[in-house]
Amino acid sequence: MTLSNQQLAEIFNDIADRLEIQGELVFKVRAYRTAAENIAALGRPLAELWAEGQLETVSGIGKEIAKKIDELMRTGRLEFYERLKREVPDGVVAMLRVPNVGPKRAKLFWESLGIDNIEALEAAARAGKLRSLPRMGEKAEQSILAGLEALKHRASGRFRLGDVLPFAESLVAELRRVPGVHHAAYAGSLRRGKETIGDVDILVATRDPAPVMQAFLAQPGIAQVLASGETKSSVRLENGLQVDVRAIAPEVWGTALQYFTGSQQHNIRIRELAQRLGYSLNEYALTRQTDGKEERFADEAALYARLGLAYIPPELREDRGEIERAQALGAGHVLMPDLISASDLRGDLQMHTNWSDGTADILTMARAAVALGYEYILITDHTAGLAVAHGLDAARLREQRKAVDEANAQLAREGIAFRVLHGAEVEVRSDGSLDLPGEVLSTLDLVQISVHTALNQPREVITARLLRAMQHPHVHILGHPAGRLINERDGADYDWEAIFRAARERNIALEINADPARLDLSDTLARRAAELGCLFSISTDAHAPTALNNRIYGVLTARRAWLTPAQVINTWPLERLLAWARHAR
Ligand code: DGT
Ligand code: CA
Ligand code: CA
Ligand code: ZN
Repeated sequence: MTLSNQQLAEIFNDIADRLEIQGELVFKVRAYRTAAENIAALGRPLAELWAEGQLETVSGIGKEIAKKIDELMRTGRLEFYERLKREVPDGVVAMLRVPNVGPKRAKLFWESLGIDNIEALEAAARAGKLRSLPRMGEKAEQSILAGLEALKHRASGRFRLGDVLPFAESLVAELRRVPGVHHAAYAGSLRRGKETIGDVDILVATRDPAPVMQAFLAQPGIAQVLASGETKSSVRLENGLQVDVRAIAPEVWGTALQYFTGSQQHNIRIRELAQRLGYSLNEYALTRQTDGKEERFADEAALYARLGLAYIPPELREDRGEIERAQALGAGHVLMPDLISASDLRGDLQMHTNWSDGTADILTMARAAVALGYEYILITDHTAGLAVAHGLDAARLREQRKAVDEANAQLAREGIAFRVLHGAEVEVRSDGSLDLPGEVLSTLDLVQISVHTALNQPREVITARLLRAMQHPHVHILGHPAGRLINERDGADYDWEAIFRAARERNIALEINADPARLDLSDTLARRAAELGCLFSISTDAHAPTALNNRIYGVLTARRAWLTPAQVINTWPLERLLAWARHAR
């Protein structure tokens, strides 16, 4: 059994963590940490020194620790460590990874509340159970929730689109105001509308980069300046997000924007194409290989055209067939000119009000939708099966119908042409039955079903469950189909082909939930469903009026799925939507 220095260092660090949680004396804990550090930094394998009987020549390794290393080397185990692992659960040690949770707090949460894993810690913090513990308080509880958020980003290394886009929009707007700036835009995965973002790449066209860099570095919220050069600066924000700003000359805006938008896979294909035409391509120019003659592009579309390609919208640049299609179309065209955009949406088909777990009343949600230029909304409060969300039973749903009618009457009195539709987000029970009977569902304008519970059922079980629910005669929309939460939990393990075929057959629209924590269906699943002929809805699942603005994230995801308005039922006029609802079944 040969343990590497790295493995040994990890063991001793783990021992130190567990001892510290147990409240062991500081100097003992420190001895293990020092040993770990010295072993990790050692130039040669500790196993060799052990074989030579020279362990104690390493600084930080005394008699006690040398004995433990010897036991590990000889037997592959350490009885002392095994006992510690039994005494302090792994989940309690894992809590140390949460920023703002140290050994004292981990011990406190474990001993006083029995919290022995990160999920339980989050639940307790959300429920406000940590604040009343000794030496805690509301602020400390908030800092732990913030730490849990930071950990999620760190685990995946990626930020949710919705946590990045608003910040990038305002930064770009700021940089556009700097004197001498011709253009400013975010590029990279953000411009492509990906569901998660590794870092933000901002591009500025100017002949005078200095004031741009100055304005950028003067932004609030910067934790660390990683690099600051004449034409490129990089910072890390307080939330951990890295932001790069590059300044380039206006005449190379087209090549630079194309290059930094990516994706890398797309760019590799584009460069190959250029090479086949006898050119090399980089962020500055297209260069003829024979004589080095350079062509510059102030405009991205001109570059695509020069390579004989139709213009490719950024959301499609993933090397998923867009290059072949753009080649077939040829220069001067646009690939998918009818790709869906936010202005195509006429309404929002999933939202919650204060009848269940939303914050606002029906009329307030309606007015927010009117302000967005919508023609209709569908109210989809939870049904009784989801008790945590104060779901509605049949009687309350009947009452809510009256409230919907009243809201419509009020808007009509004000001369506002708008329609509030009455729906529900009906629970799919774990056996696939719905938690409201057909005669209640038939009173609704549109019925959405969702799975919120037992998402971890095995594939065959959960697929059969959902297929059974989809056979129900009153179902129109399948809400957040996968049930995933980005950076938090994977969705259910459905047989998607079977679900999509059933959706197609039963004429059930699949939701692209625009909540940036969900984006569900995902881009790739939605694209597959579209290939199989499915219809979609793009809805925000708003629990408050401002959340209706999240539609943009749903639209970006739909664009990445190559969807057109015709495939999305909430781009249809109200009459068509209602006719579909009646005749779909
Ligand atoms: P991210 O940040 O992980 O969400 O993804 P991206 O796509 O924003 O990637 P990033 O930030 O590494 O680079 C931005 C773009 O710059 C990328 O989409 C394409 C381009 N790029 C960066 N490095 C390379 C490279 O080595 N080769 C090529 N062809 N393009 C690159
Ligand atoms: Ca990036
Ligand atoms: Ca980058
Ligand atoms: Zn839901």
